[in-house]
Amino acid sequence: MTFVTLSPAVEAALIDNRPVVALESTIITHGMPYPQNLEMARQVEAEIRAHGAEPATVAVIDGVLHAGLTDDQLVALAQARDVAKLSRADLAVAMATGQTGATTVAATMIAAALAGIRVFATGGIGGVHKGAEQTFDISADLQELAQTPVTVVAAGAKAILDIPKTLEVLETLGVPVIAYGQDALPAFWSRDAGLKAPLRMDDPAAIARAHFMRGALCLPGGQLVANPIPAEAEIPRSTMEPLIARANAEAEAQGIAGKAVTPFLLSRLFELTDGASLTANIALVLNNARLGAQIAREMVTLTR
Ligand code: PSU
Ligand code: MN
Repeated sequence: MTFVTLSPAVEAALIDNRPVVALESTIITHGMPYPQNLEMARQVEAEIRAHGAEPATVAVIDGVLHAGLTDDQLVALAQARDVAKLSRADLAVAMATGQTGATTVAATMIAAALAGIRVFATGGIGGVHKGAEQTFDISADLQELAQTPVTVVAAGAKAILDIPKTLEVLETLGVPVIAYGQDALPAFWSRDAGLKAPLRMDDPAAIARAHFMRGALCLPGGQLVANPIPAEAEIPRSTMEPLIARANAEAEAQGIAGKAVTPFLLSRLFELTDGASLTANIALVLNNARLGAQIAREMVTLTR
């Protein structure tokens, strides 16, 4: 018995060993405003199909964990207000009680692994928040990368996080952090976090081989591929840093905590950049979808 309900297209692709790329839904419900969130969700799915893979957007709808949504389901999620944000801790409760909720990186990885989907593309992962030495706010996404065998393509850790601490935790957890095509660690809206990435790979086929090599070595967990935002869509770090500092200070002053922190910061930065942060966010997600599709195609080749 499987606890993930596959769309007919996702099921057919998996049965035929064709490439599939998982997508999360928290980016739709909590990461971007309507209607840009819906446009982004549709565009990302189209981009994955255009690059030879089948998209599998993950969400819990009326207690059912889905991989592969209909357009009506995407519309409903994009318009929904007060939808639950489901991470590892929340998934089973939401399913047992018939809730509807969007899956974070952690919960999407869980669903992907259950379904047999090896690659997942998104914008940014959760990480260690600034001030974590006081708040202990460390995303469950990091633990998930350490235990669930999915290769996650993201644009690096978001600059709203404490990036050096996030890297330290990932190292402790044994998660490979791989910059794609450059030495520098990308920082979401900017191509360079000002830090060297622990690992670098330039070839989707090699990333696919490394994924299977981890399994062969009996190492649990996945890989984080940090794909830099396209140069033409980048917002310089020097532009973002003061705005991030301001948004973080506001979050602290308003007592924003826990799950609400990331959505608060993203929506404040949207306002503080007059929407430019959102335009960049959409460009980097599309870029990650393309690389995710390439890696998924290479993985399928290796298993034929
Ligand atoms: N980064 C974004 N947009 C998002 C998120 C991250 O640019 O919407 C979401 C992802 O779903 C990620 C989650 O898994 O935020 C992390 O939340 P937390 O820090 O509460 O674990
Ligand atoms: Mn958190």
